[in-house]
Amino acid sequence: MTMQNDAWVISLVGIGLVALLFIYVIAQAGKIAPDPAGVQKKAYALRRPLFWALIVLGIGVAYGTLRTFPIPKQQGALHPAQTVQVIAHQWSWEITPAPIQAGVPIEFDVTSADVNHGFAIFDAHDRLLTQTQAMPGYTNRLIYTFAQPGTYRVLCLEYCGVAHYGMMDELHVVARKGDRQ
Ligand SMILES: [Cu+2]
Repeated sequence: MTMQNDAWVISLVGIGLVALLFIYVIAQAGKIAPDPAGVQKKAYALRRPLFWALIVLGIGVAYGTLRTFPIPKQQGALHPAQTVQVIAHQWSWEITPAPIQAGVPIEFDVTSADVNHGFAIFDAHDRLLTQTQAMPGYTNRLIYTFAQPGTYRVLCLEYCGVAHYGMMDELHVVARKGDRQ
């Protein structure tokens, strides 16, 4: 016998043993195991309270880890202290007016003159603060309150053509009149 034949026979025996094991397990699956001490009965009796304990625990964990929604309500009456018009172009931002006040809600009315863009505001550490789509024929209203005065970066988050990478601008946020610098 060649080595291939040996391997074939060994494989067949192995497959046969695994198949027998499966048949044994399937044959045993329907039988009820002897339970002289009533252990199984006790375990079954615990199922219902354990199930409800898990439900209560799940609700508790979900409720306990809830956080307030990170952005203010965008529907209904908006009472922004200042409204800023944002029109996206390939490949620049038209933002009026400047400067913007810190510490009060600012409404950005964001639209596009050509294709879809993504209006995104980043802080000095390049952390994304807020963003919305700039879409032709539609105005997205975005409310944001700047905690600190400073210079913020505006980048486009939607690929909009060959010069998309250069579609940057700045927002100059100043302290509100009456606020100490
Ligand atoms: Cu863009």
